[in-house]
Amino acid sequence: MAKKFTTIEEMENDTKILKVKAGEVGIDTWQDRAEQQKNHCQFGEKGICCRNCSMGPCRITPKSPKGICGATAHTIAGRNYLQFAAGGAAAHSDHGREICYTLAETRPDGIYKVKDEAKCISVAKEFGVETEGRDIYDIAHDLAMQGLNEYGKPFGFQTFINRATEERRNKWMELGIAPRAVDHEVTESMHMCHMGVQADPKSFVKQAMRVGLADGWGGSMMGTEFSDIIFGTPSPIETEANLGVLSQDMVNIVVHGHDPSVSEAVAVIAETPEMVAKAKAVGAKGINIVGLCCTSNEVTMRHGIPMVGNFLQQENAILTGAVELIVVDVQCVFPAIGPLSKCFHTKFISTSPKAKIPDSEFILVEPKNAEEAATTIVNTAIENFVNRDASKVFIPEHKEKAKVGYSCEAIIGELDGVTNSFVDEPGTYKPLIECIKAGVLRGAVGIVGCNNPKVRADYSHIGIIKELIKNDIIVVTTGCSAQAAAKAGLMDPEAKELCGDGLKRVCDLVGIPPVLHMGSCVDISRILKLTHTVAKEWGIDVTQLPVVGCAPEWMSQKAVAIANYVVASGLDTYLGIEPQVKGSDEIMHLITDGSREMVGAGYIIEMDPDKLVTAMVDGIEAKRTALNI
Ligand code: XCC
Ligand code: SF4
Repeated sequence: MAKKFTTIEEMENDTKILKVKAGEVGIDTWQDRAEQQKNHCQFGEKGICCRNCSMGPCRITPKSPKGICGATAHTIAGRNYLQFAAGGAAAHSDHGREICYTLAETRPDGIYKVKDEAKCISVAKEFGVETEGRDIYDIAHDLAMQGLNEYGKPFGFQTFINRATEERRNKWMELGIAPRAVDHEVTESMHMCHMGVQADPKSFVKQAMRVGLADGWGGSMMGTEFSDIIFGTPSPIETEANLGVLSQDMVNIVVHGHDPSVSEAVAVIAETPEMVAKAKAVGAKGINIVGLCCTSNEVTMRHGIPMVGNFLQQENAILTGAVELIVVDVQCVFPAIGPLSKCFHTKFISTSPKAKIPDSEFILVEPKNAEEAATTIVNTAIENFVNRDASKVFIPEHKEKAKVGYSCEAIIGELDGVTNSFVDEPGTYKPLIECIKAGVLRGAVGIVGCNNPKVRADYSHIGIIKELIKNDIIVVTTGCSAQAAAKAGLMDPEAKELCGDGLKRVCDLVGIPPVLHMGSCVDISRILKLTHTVAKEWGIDVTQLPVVGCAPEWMSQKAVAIANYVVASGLDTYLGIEPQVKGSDEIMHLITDGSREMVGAGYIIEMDPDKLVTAMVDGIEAKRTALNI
């Protein structure tokens, strides 16, 4: 019998039921707040409000075309755009920095170990760390120091740009956008945006790319690679997704945020026989860890921990009334979780001094005390199980199977398994390249990013992915997009039934789903590595690949940092939400056709998901035609 996939309408119906519950307990949710905020300030929307000094705020109108200092709409919009990108790069990269500190604290008998020794050695070599005959922990600790140095080194560029194609590196040097130290790029961006400094629109757009590149090939890439070293490089593993992964009779703990140092520690402690016994002693069948947002992606990729949902589902998870405890680290955590958790028995724990949230209990988690802190957190959840009020519990039944864990290493591993069917070059992407050349696969799209109440939640992600796979375009995905796909069953190998004949054949032969989960948002660095390696093995420029990026429902500053590095890395990026620069035709030009002139790629912006996916398919076919394939 053919598989029945969870539909977007079924998911929306679950949300509707939970929304009614929110009304019953007297709490607002994002739907209410979005309604209250819906007449957004037009100056903000268009990017032409400046409050960078106290002579203002200044707003651009036909009657007042310049700020008090004389800044035009183009300067103001460019400045706001760069600040947005710098904020995103700072967040991702600071997460990467925390991972460096975790790496520095790895110990053979500690909660944080060196799990992937081979990767530790190969990355150490890239950073010039001596590896011959040395203890793996000495290597790891030196590598951590080298990583931290990438944030503040006075000279030179990000070490990982050596992984990019020569053509890209030359292009970045020529344009003056090769990324230097991460903190240097963030600070310089903020300096440029200060009152009375940079005023040239093109320079803002170029610096946005530069700070983005420092994120993608710097902070984020270190976040990914060092996390793999500590927690293991992901390999294919089965899991489940959507609210139905919450358990009626187990202690439910939700991990939310981004830094896997916290979620990994909680997961490890919760698995200990001692904790499981404690949970049974209070009448639960065990402990059920589930995840929200990117930290969920981290632990699902490595342990198969189920994904309870993505960004706009965070309140839904609590509204089930079945969550004993939610523990968060940094980023994408609604402050709304505070008052919401108070309406239920749910304990809300924040763990980072960077993200203390009203109505949460703060328990500091850092590498040195992680084991102890995680023990306290898991104990708190277990003790809270008896306080669950059965009359307030509603767990929607929908959930889908998903096969996740497709790091670059895992993808190559899967391709190696079938090399004889295509081309016998193990350890490479050659079979994939041959499939694309032959037209069995038309190309690939990386779909990433958030949800945004400006569009129907998950609708664009799911609709676009379905259309792409129908057109024999393989999809790689990260972040909240990955969770949207998983909730819709698109990461179940059975989803091959929704594909065109070519992609279906590839899925059958290789044994993969048509949508590959590559991790969290910092793991978009995996997509950079993948595309640049493919370009090298193919012998063409990245800009020529029939591969594009897409963020159909993005909302965060991090997404703009990502979009900047994806474009500067040579891949056209399709956006389903407009960047807030519409008040300046010059900036709008610079991030679309203008950046195509500079770096050979740019944004395509289209709010209608049907038109967006059509544009993507056409874009991929045009790249094929140009390659004569
Ligand atoms: Fe946040 Fe990373 Fe966006 Fe999801 S996709 S809403 S940034 S959790 Ni990164
Ligand atoms: Fe106004 Fe210029 Fe100050 Fe901005 S920097 S608030 S445009 S005076």
